[in-house]
Amino acid sequence: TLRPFPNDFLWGGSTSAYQIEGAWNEGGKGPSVQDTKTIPSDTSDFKVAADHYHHYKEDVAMLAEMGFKTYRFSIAWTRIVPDGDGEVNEEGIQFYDNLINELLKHRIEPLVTVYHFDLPAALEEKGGWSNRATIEAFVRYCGILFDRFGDRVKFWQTINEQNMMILSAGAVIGGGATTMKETYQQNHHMLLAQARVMKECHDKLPDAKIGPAPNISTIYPKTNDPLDIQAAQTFNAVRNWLYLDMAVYGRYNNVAWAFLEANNATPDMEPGDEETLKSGLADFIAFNYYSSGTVEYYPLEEETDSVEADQQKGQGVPGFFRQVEHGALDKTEFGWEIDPEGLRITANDIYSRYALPLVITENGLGGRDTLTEDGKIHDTYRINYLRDHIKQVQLAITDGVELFGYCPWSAIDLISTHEGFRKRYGFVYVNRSDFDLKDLSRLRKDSFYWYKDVIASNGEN
Ligand code: BGP
Repeated sequence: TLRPFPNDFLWGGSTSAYQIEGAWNEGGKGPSVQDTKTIPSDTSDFKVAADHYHHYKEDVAMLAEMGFKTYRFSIAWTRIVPDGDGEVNEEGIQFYDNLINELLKHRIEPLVTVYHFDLPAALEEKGGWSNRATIEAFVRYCGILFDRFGDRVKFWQTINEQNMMILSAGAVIGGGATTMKETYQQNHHMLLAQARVMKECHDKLPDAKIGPAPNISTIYPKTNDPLDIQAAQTFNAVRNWLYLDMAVYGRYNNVAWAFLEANNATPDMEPGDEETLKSGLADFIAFNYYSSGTVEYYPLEEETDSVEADQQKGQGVPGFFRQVEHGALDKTEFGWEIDPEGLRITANDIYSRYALPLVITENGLGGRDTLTEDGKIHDTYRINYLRDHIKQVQLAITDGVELFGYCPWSAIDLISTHEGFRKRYGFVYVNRSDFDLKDLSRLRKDSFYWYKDVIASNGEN
């Protein structure tokens, strides 16, 4: 029999500052790498996004109408410290003060990500995460957040999907690393920064909880050939356990470290780094799940000239692994495999290793969504995806996993990291397209009413 969802289960939804706020240069905000990076010519830039900066009251009211218990959002570093390490921008503080107060007015628990792909451009220009000074700037920025919002924010996440930033080698960090060694040197600095910030949070806010927010998916072997199984074990370590062993135990996972050694990519450490990594550890684990992954062994003799490209995309490393199609899973219209059972498998993999409370901070289906003549959006495909994944969440809870919240991506439509405004994830439709801002009005999709009922019935309906 299925165990019921806990009474205090945090049903919610998720967004990120750079994908939802717009007002990219308003309110004293400085440019981030998302404002300075080259945008594909066929997708929208992030200057207006969903214009949440001006619509936040209306948006929070819609989240409250669905019955949200929590809302996972990120604070833009460059609204708080426009150049990354200089003056504090009081207008930026004011915006998040207003947002947090609006959430609390509706009794919605803020679940705050301090850094979601939007490194200040000014820091990028000074070497970004290759520069150890960025660690200090990050610790200072987070200290300001704890000082100014710590009285109302109880749940903090450090870095959104650091593992995806590293595996895409700079695609979202901005400072595209050119070698695996440089990529994992940047990663080491981010891990040091995370540990320092978790320690700072524990020192300043003893009642708050803080943890990482990686994208975790259990990786399957393509066949039961031991070489494929070893390839999956290695990629699971490099993609997943490197980040969670660090956040929970403050050390590098041995299989991941061996992989870095074999590729001459172990980071240079300074005296004290190992102690620093152990100085701030996670109270909980937030993770994002969209689908499982599948790898096979990548024979050295098949090494192609695209090795650099393979490595840069985290898609494959000769002699170790390369990502392949699962072959039996359905896909979204944007080609992402759909694997609801993989969510239960992943939750159990995490919980059986680390035994910390878990919260799912992203899970969703990106679709083109059609606005009908009478202003409806029949996103049945999204309802089906979410219903199937919520079922697996309940199975994981029945397996004994301490899952305390579920925040689908995305609470309202916003700009996709890779596909502009045409790839929508929200329960709320935002009336604009990539190049036509229309009226930015908000409309309730079918999934809005469905999710409202899921929450009202605490997952029974
Ligand atoms: C995750 C990011 C989110 C969001 C999501 C969907 O990796 O944390 O910011 O972008 O992916 O991806 P996309 O927008 O490319 O469909």
